[in-house]
Amino acid sequence: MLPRRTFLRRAAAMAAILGVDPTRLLRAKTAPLSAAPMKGERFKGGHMLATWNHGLVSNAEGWRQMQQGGSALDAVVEGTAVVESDPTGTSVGLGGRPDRSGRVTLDACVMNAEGHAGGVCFLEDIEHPVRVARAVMEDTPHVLLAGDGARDFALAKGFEACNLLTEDSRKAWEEWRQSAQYHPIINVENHDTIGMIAQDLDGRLAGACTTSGLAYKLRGRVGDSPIIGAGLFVDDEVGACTATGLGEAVMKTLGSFLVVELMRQGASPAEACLEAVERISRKMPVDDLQVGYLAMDTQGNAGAQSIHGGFNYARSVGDQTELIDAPSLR
Ligand code: SD4
Repeated sequence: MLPRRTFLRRAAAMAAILGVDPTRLLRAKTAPLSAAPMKGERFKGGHMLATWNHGLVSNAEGWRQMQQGGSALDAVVEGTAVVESDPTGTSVGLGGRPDRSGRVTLDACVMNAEGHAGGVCFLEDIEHPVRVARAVMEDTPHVLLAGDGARDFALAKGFEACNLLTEDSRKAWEEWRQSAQYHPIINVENHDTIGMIAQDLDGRLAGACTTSGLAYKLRGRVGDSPIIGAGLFVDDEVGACTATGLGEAVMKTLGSFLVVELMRQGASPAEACLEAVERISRKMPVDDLQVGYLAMDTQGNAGAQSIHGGFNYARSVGDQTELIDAPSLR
């Protein structure tokens, strides 16, 4: 989790981008949720879950989209796109930490209520991989485009090439090169992927996940975030799930798919997320490994679980939002 001072700075910066009063975002942090899910019925009050502190601004933009008639897909794509543009976020889009060769490479995917999906991985020079992922889903017969092919596709679609390596990122990379030690640190800057799942005012589900992946990763490394079933899965009959943390562990257990399948068999979102992290902890050493899952069903219920403490998420029901600390195994 971010130190509070960093969080406040980011909240103010994001509020400026969104053009909202920053104190509104901070008030939103503690606002209680009042909308109760209707048992057995699809929830239609606008429900959003997004990972980490920056989930607050994603949900704020998502709600704005829904208010303007946007779908759950509009909410998650545009909600996460706000975080992609934040240069202070060190693991998403602009300002994302580079791989060990000094290049920022991005992974993202989206999935909609019809079960269609799109993604990009190992993408360079494009500020909004999540929007490119949407274009892959909507404008191609494919699900995943990688590397130069993804970049060429984005440019052909009118996305502009830009430099995503900020001065801060370049300096951090130069510093890292002194030791060139590779050791992911739990909850510290290389674990701030934005995953967002939503149910819109018509009760339809969608999800998006976008990241620059692990800082100083091997060139060519792709994590769970663009992989349907790993970093994200949506089944409009059942629910949706997104993941954050060490992608290798999520991919080995196909975590988001697992969570949705467990919900299909009757588990609540919280129970399903718990089983998915326990599955990881039964299979591999988790002392240095963080994974967090975030899930919702179709009836307005939400749940989350992480291996280690420190994972939090923003939950919005209608215009009310709160920042919640996920329960952890340890
Ligand atoms: C990855 N899952 O590339 C991503 C990293 C992450 O919060 O989630 N960070 O492995």
